[in-house]
Amino acid sequence: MKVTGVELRRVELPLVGRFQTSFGTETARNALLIRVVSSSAEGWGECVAIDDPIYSSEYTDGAIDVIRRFLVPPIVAHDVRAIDVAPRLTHVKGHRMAKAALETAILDAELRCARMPLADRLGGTAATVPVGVSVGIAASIPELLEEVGGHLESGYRRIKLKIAPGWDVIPTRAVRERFGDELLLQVDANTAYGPGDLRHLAMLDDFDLLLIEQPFDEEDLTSHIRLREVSTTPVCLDESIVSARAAADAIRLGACDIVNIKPGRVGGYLEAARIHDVCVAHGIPVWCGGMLETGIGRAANLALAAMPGFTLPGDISASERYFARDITRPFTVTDGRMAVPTGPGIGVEPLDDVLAEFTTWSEWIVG
Ligand code: OSB
Ligand code: MG
Repeated sequence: MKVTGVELRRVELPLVGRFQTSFGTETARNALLIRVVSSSAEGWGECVAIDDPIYSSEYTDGAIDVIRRFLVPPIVAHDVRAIDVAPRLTHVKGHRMAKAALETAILDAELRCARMPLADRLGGTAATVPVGVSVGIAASIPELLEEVGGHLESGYRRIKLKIAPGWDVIPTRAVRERFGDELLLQVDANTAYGPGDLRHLAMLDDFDLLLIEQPFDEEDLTSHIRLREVSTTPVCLDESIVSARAAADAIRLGACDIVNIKPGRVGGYLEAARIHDVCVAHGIPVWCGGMLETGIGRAANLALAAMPGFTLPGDISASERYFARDITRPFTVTDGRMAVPTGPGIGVEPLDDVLAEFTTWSEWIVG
């Protein structure tokens, strides 16, 4: 497929509620969308980078710069398949979120030509997948309980609580006591703790959690290994898992029981599927993480989560959990499950009127 042009587009979608984590507070999602155009088809991808380099080193303006200057030139006006995109870009270090967005758009275009859904391309077999909600740090325990209660009423069965020093044992206990033992409950620290916190984190063992996600720095596998020695709560890695090689190393070193796979963080859906395969081969359960994606990114995440190793509920929630209006047709949740898109490619496209309303900037790059 010969890509003739690439469009970058920033959309600003207000969040229905503020989302606070150990690294910052978001009130709107400034998403970066990428559209590739070829003579035979168009394809869409979403870059999951956020405004500031506070989840990982990537950030939206940086992604735009690297896509424009370094990623598009080796691709545009050449005959490339999606499988060729990552090998053609290995000379550019890092920038996996930017690479993932470009590869996804090309994969989407290619699959639309072949009339094949992304789930089929990745080896996904499930028609629906279990999903949960990631709940931000709240202003108070009563507000947290009210928010969690609302999500359970919406049909979710799994809740993830964002934690940070000063907001961990007490809110987790409050949610467990209020909603009972059947609730699937997990926590995510986004690297907020240090090696001195091992004993404190082991106090979370009282709450029968599915997992604790990335308590320590992304480069600190040692503390994750130590936590597994002193705690019974399964340890899951998010930020540390940037590739299939990183996943294989973390598993071999004994740094995790479970892996969160985020396609953006690892350079795209093809690498994400490889991580799935590595984890399945080692008996490590995986689940699909999220980055407050619009419907474009979420559709593709559902396709990935249809792979058989995704045995834990993903951070993939209904459109209404994030936005008053999504840029695609709205995604919905029934009994804690979401349907995997069945159309060709990622299976959805932006609605023209919503796209026009929320676009704050766009740029064409031609070969
Ligand atoms: O660590 O999983 C994370 C959102 C932004 C950045 C990092 C994370 C998250 C979430 C949101 O937890 C999950 C979702 O998209 O619903
Ligand atoms: Mg996380």
